[in-house]
Amino acid sequence: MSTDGERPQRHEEINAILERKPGTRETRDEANRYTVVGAASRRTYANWLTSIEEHFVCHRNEMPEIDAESWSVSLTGLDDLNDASDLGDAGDDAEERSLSMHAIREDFPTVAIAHTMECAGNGRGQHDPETSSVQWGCEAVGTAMWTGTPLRSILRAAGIEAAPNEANDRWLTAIGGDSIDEEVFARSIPLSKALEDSILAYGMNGGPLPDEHGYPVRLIVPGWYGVNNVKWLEELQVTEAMVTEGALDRPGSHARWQQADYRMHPAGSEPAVHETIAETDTEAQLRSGEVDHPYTFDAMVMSLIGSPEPDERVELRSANASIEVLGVTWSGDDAVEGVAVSTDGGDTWSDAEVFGPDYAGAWRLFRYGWTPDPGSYTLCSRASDEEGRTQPARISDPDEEEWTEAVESGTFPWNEGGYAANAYLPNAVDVTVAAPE
Ligand SMILES: Nc1nc2c(c(=O)[nH]1)N[C@H]1C(S)=C(S)[C@@H](COP(=O)(O)O)O[C@H]1N2
Ligand SMILES: [Mo]
Repeated sequence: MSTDGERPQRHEEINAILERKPGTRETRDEANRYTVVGAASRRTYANWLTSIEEHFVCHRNEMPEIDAESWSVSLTGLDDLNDASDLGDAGDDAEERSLSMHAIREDFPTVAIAHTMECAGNGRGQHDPETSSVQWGCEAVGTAMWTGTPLRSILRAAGIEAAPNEANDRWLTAIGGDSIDEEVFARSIPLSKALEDSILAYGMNGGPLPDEHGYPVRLIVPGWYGVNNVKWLEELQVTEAMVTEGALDRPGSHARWQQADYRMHPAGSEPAVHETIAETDTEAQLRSGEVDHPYTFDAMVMSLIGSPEPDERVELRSANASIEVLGVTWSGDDAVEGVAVSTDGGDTWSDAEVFGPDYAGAWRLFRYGWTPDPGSYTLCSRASDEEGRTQPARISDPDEEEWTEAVESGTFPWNEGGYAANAYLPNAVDVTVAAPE
């Protein structure tokens, strides 16, 4: 099996996507494995809503052939749960708990939620030494409105009423309809998060879900890294543990996305497989050391300036004119507390105003009124969240600092997969301010 191999058709797929999405561009993929396009312009981060044209795309396997008429999502793992179920069309047959697209759309409430999708590998290209895989700068993040059915409604109809629980002794494993060499794409989230606010989405920004974003239906897990948001959803399985090798009744490998890839660890270490972990907040796993090598679940605290753009020459309108520094800020499913802006590369900071739409799991806007003299400046933004966490200045150099040293000093630890990077210096924006004509 060559699951680490190149995927030749990916270039055709990328070119087709670029034609439909003129606001994106291809990103360098060291391994030639992924279908990846990212936001082409930093200006994307000066708007709250990311258009489909500018929204990044990331997947590994071949997109499945879709017939929405016959597509269904099967609900499995319910055997030892409540027998009483009311799943619309197929609800009475315990063997066939399968949801047609019609049932998903018509038999349950419809909601629209905002979600900031950030690839866990966003910022990977800022790691030095370089890591393998897709060399994202900061272009793999976007916020869309997703329309669909609350998972809570579907799970309740299947008899699953479990209150959110602290111990995470129940999980929901989502499996995509894409595969390569029989390897499926499977990810597990705690059942509590599924019941809290996750949805099965079939619409994006008011229109149908585009093919490359998971048509006809995908999982949306508000505020959690992209990888948790399984596209082309085919099966949902209620389990007592996160997916492990051999746990699914499927051929091929199926636990790498959960247990091996998408976990933060130093070079050369192999993360231990866990059936469950009590702490899913990504940063809490990292800083407490409670989980040996953190799983990338909710997104870390982050901000990006969208305007002015890198290398922009801003002309002052008059001697004391102010320039608006505008950007976006998020912290997974935690709330952002505040954003500070520096115009001298991080030496001094001023508070920005956080404003605009406020949805759990989606970014917010920030702005700062700046009245500079003509000259050259390096702008950075640094967000803090309600848990008191702040973006670190830089990514550690693994040759200089041990993993634990970096973690304990609050530096972002260089990690082998290049996941969850949220340092602010690599995203700094150099601008020139020119005197009025
Ligand atoms: N079935 C399936 N779902 C998937 C993936 C995949 O390869 N297969 N990639 C994941 C990753 S790594 C990311 S970052 C997001 C990207 O979602 P988008 O392409 O809609 O932006 O999809 C996730 N869902
Ligand atoms: Mo990703």
